[in-house]
Amino acid sequence: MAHTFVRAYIGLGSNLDHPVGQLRRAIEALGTIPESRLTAVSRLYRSSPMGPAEQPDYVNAVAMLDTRLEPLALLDALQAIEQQQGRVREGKRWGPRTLDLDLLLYGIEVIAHPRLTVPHPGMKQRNFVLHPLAELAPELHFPDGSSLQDALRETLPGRLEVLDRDEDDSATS
Ligand code: 5RY
Ligand code: CA
Ligand code: CA
Repeated sequence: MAHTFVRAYIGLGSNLDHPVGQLRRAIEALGTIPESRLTAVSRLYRSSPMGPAEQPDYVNAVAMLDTRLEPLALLDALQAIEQQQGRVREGKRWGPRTLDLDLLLYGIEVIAHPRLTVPHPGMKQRNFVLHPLAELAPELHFPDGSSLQDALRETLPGRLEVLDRDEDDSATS
């Protein structure tokens, strides 16, 4: 029996080597993942770094992907895109990176696997995840039944601004 598509949400982030270009390239690549349809992408946001502060601002976005891939197969595809875009694992945790693709949500599934935790831990506190997600799915509820709108009221503080569609990497004020 042909199973149906699951709606997954992917978080995108970059703060190295022309972040806007990195996200544009990643969005193109997401559109080529097998067994999947890229159904929506949020606007791009510039955000202050959370966690370790001594690193450049990030550019973040969220994509909606309807997929027939199993979660770990989707994770493999996301990690392959990170590798294509020069992601290198530095020793330091939460350091700057050319591209970070996080599997935020996979339908209403809860996944606890050594390689993959879904919903993505921490996503409910991160303004740079919840605001772009709310563009795509304002009525969304998490697998635990809590609402995105409630989570939006309790995000951690941090600068977040929408980037103009045509704003390039060098146009930082
Ligand atoms: C907190 C700690 C670690 C939040 C906290 C991380 C991004 C975090 C980032 C990103 C922005 C990281 C994970 N409290 N900041 N920090 N965007 N990733 N703005 O994608 F997110 S490291
Ligand atoms: Ca990640
Ligand atoms: Ca991340």
